[in-house]
Amino acid sequence: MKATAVAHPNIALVKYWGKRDERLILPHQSSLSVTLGPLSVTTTVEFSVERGEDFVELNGRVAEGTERKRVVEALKLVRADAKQALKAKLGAARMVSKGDFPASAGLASSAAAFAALAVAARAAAGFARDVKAESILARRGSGSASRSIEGGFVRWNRGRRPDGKDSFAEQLFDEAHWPDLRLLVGMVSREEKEVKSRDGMRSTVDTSPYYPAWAKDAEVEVKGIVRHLERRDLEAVGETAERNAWRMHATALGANPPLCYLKPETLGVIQACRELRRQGVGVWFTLDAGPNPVLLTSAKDEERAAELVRAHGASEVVRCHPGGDARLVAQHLS
Ligand code: 2P0
Repeated sequence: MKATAVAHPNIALVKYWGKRDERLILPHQSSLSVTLGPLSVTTTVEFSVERGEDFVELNGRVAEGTERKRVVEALKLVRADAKQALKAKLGAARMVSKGDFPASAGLASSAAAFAALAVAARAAAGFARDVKAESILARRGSGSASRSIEGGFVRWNRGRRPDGKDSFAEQLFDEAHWPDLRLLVGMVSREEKEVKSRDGMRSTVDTSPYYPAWAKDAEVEVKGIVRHLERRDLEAVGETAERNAWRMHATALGANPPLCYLKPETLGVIQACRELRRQGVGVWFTLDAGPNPVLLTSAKDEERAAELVRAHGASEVVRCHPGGDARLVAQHLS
């Protein structure tokens, strides 16, 4: 009743921004991401037969409050799903999780963390691997985590059912499809953001007059980018990713009060990308709900892209490439 899983974070090229169901974490629109190697989160889950409180440790400290509650809720879902014979045996759990990248990188460490938790907890509870069930469980922890179960290029289908059983992510192309693709996170700011994604998207859905247009457009962009990814067309993928990031931020800026996640350095990087493209360097940006741009480029232009973000004040550049599936490993954390 013990298992350990490793999962990678992901960066959305067509973003998820807004829920139609807050409890089940069901999105208003589909989204598409690339799983990021080499960064990873490792999570060990062990169920004991004893009843009692679950123990949750994240990056070396005991989790409390909302952080702990979200993990405890996911563990509850696993117990509820287990076969009758096992259910009685699944007592208090001990969950220990550790990431190999800073949470402040602006990459959603929660995506990798809940994906690793979903895979480890289900395995510890005696389930065979099932990427669809794992994606649905990871989604209940954090929406974007549904996209970190499988590697490569992954689409989270919004689904139609009110119970969320058709809202899970599936792999479109594995990580070997486009090994030349590079994704560079430029850390222009390490400040904690003022409004967390969860609150920001709720406020956007509730108050931005542009929200319906955003959701409709994202669905169209997901369809288009799949064709560009199939052809490994960096220019078309980059243009779509930039446009979609701008539209997400435009929708958020339309909220009341307005949500501005950009810093002056962010705009500096964005303008420099355009300038580099004029010089023939293939580099595009995307932006999550934070100030740190993620540059899309190829192996040959990686160095130029890294120089660009450093020149605009990035204290660190995290270099990534398409990563693989979340997987079970033999080495436990505790
Ligand atoms: C994404 N983001 O598609 C978008 C782009 C941020 C901007 O998914 O409330 O941590 O746990 O479902 O998944 C971040 O939000 O939010 C996110 P919840 P999550 O990657």
